[in-house]
Amino acid sequence: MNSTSTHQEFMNSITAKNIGETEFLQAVHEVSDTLLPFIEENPKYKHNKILERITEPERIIIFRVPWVDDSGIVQINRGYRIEMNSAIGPYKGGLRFHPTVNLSILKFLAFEQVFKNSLTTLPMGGGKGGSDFDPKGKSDQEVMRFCQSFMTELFRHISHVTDVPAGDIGVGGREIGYLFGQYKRLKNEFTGVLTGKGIEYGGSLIRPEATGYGNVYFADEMLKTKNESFKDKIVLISGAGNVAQFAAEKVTELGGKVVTLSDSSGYIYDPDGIDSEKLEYVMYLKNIKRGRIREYAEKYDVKYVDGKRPWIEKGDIALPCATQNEINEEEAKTLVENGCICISEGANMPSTPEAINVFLKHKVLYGPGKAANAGGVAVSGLEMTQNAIKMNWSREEVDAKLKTIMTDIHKTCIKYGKESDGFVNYLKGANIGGFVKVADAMMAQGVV
Ligand code: NDP
Ligand code: 2IT
Repeated sequence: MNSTSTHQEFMNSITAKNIGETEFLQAVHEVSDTLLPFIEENPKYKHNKILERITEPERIIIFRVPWVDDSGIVQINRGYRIEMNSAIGPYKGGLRFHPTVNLSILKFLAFEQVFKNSLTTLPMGGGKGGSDFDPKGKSDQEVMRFCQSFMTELFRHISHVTDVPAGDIGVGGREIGYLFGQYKRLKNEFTGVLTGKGIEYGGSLIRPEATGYGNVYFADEMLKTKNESFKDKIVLISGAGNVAQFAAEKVTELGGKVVTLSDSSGYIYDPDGIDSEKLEYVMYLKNIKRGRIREYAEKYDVKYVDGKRPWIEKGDIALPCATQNEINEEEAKTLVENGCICISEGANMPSTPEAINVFLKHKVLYGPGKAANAGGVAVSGLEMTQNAIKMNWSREEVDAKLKTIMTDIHKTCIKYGKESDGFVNYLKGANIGGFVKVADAMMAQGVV
């Protein structure tokens, strides 16, 4: 049987087992498409059914999260934790609080996390969790009561050696603080059970910056292979949250000009560039005022485009840093036609399969999320190490380690992704590079 029909057969069985889980099936399709030829060449993985096992979560926990809002009304949300794979370390991955959260989205994120965490070279398995809770428009007190209720169930399933959650969309420093406080109270122990903690209680310097900075370090490595850099480049960024903010900061530091940011309502276009002073305002607007990106356009008198994404603007480099499936085929074509030479994914699975095909067909530099945004979880891993040795490293030390990790991930992608004509298929490189360590560990540990 050739690998196309093997792939079809594999996807048929996965689809039958995971009915209606669109995003999970999309992620599995993308990974298995590049992995199957490699597995055919390495039959030990086939005989041990590694692909069949790696796509089946080790455990899924789903629970009720009741809480009382500021008007005294009872609210009910659903909580989840997907414990996907623990072959190379405790489950590790973020929590997402967003109204769109469902089983499919969290399973896709947990699946991607397994490969990403392996690529970091640190001992972390893969997991993801969250809730359909919407933090938008909620008071700090409501967010705290929700977090306390969420942790009142989750605490019995996690620990610093079992499963270590962190932030993702809708979960930042505030939420991690409330979650940590409730865990400590319930367990009566002070351990590194979460990462992304405040610096006063066990957090790591550079963790807030890590995903955005790491994405730019990875993009810079890709650019170097073409004798290019960020200097004087026009950069399109989507999102205006944690990842987007620090990607913008690092791009500006390296001499690039960031002209767009967005949120779920629309995007702003600032032809003069979002310099450090304007970025400070974005941080105030999004992290403290919790307002909309539209307000940036009003303050600085620039264009705001409602209901659209920034990919229709002209740019040399695109850094999608908002959410999954935020670049479709048409937008990918527009980017390439407008001269975009590099797409580096700060978000998880921001490009649709059709968009990825456009990037690969035109042989532009395309860094998939599991490689390009691994800096966040990498510094989470460094936070776990600092907690374990009861020491804190300086900004410079953590940043240097982050840079080394991103450079090493880039090397791994080249090792497994370089094709005969010299083109580097980073998607293939990241998928195979992330797979090998997990697969070998699974085989060493027997059928478990
Ligand atoms: P934040 O919550 O800080 O910011 C999310 C941003 O994306 C906001 O601007 C938000 O807009 C926008 N957004 C969210 N959902 C949608 C949507 N459905 N459509 C359009 N825009 C949307 O999250 P992060 O910055 O932490 O996460 C951004 C991406 O990066 C996610 O894909 C996440 O999985 C990924 N990531 C995050 C890491 C981390 O360390 N935080 C690590 C690796 C990857 P609005 O304000 O309107 O909701
Ligand atoms: O998608 C991701 O890698 C994250 N949200 C960060 C996970 C982590 O454990 O730091």
